[in-house]
Amino acid sequence: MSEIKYDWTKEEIKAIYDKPFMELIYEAATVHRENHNPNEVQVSSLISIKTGGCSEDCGYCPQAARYHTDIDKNDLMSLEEVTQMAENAKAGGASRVCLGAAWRNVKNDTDFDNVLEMVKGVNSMNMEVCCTLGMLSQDQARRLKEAGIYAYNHNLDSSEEFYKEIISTRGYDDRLRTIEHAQNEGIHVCSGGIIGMGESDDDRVGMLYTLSRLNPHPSSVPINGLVPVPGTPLEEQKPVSIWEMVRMIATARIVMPRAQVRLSAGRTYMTQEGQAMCFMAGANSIFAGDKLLTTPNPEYNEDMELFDLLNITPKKAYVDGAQPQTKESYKEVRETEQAKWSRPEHKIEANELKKAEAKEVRKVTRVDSLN
Ligand code: SAM
Ligand code: DTB
Ligand code: SF4
Repeated sequence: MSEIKYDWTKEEIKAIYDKPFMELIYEAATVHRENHNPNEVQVSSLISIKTGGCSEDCGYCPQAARYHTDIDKNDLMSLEEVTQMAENAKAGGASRVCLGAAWRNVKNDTDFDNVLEMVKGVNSMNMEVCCTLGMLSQDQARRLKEAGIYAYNHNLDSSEEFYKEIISTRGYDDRLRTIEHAQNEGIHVCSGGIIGMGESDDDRVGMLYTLSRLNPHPSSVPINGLVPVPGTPLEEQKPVSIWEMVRMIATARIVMPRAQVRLSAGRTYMTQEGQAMCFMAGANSIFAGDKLLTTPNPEYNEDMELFDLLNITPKKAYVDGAQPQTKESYKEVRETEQAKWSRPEHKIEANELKKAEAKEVRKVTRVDSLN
């Protein structure tokens, strides 16, 4: 078993990232096999529950209100629509549903109340529920936990240095604080970033450095290839080459051995062989469905064909962590226990037990006083 380290240095990570390609993927594939079933890939399904009109200035994002992009803005979806989409995703092999909202941060309003209902609904369908709603306060993280959330996605996106080139409306520390709030509530953290925004290799290493020093490591690490969307400041960026994607995935796999490394946005630019190489190098999760949040993703049938070719099966829900209990289900357990112990026969038992305990205490005190 490979060691789990939380004190990686940038130099150590860069040395891994720069290894000769064949050595790098061999080492990553070895770490992968030691920690995961190499023939299993987790399938997540994205639902954009609230699309567009966001106040932030993330340079990559088609949903920022200030950029003129061709997306259909929407208010919050209804609970019925979301549960129906989750049912379809489950039937297609997804074990996790990720609910995404184009918000800077969560507000304590009726929209959030409705999101909590969605979380409860999807959790009760025995699927892992992930949300990505922007920044969260501690109290909001607690409410999500009580509703049955499994994971929270909040990406660092890049290194601390390059981040400032891409986003000015909130800082790296804000992102780390939200991650901390989720961790404090025992919510699995999903955090990664994007490559292909014009960052250097050192920036990619810098992002993995910050992620790998979180303790615990994020349970999932999405690696997105930038989807350059017309109208955004990054519209002219060339899609990253498959070699860079594999290098990034392999390095993430080696420094965070137990994490699920998710081959996220950008798969429409990749061949089947390219994606197979990503799985070989340690990717073990994808987003399935023909749309990410607003941009295209491979068709469901194409993904199933690829899984068949590679003999890959979708991972079941809750293999890496228990299904969260909602606050109601805690309450139900407590109430059933209370009802049981207030029944007359249990009252007698409880009284007898109390008397016997008192006798024991008297005996022990006497023995002690003889010494
Ligand atoms: N508004 C929330 C937030 O920013 O935290 C959640 C949704 S946001 C769209 C989630 C993530 O999607 C971003 O952090 C970014 O990593 C990724 N993303 C957005 N646009 C992208 C693009 N054009 N290409 C690749 N990844 C993108
Ligand atoms: C993540 O890291 N990638 C997903 C998910 N988390 C929310 C989003 C990708 C979005 C790509 C651009 C779009 O479709 O709008
Ligand atoms: Fe808003 Fe999130 Fe897009 Fe940034 S990435 S503009 S916060 S939706």
